[in-house]
Amino acid sequence: MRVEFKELETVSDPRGHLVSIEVGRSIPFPVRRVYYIYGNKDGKPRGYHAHKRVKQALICLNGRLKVGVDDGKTRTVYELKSPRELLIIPEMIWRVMYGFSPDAILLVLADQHYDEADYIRDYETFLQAVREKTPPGGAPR
Ligand code: T46
Repeated sequence: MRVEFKELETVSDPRGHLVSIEVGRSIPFPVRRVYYIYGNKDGKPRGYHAHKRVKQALICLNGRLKVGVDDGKTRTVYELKSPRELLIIPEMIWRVMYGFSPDAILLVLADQHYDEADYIRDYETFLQAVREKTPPGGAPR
């Protein structure tokens, strides 16, 4: 599974918009945990970690923010600025969320319950773990 940024199907009519997220269709993993982040008034960055196993899907329900993702080789920045956008982050991706607008609400759907032992919060440890999974001259298995 790779980082994936996609537009969610939206049903619009004069009453507004409806976005439906279906496990197995829009999200390629079961959802066991839902949390949301809001009230980032001073734009302080969050994240700075990777997950050993947890996969997540991020949706900015209101406002906007940026998400930098890093697989140990390549860094990419996505701007989440619409509740129609979905960012899927698989395991072993370093992420940083920043540039929060004061009204940003970030919804996160995760495939596992919260477990601090799943976090890699040190970047050098993350790079080392990526190297251990990468065969010489090849992509991570
Ligand atoms: C991620 C990004 C997108 C809990 O008690 N339960 C939870 O489900 C979560 C996610 C966190 N916590 C506690 C752990 C910390 O004491 O809440 C506190 C703040 O967590 P953290 O500093 O990890 O938050 P962020 O915004 O840096 O990262 C979060 C998620 O932790 C992480 O999995 O990918 O959002």
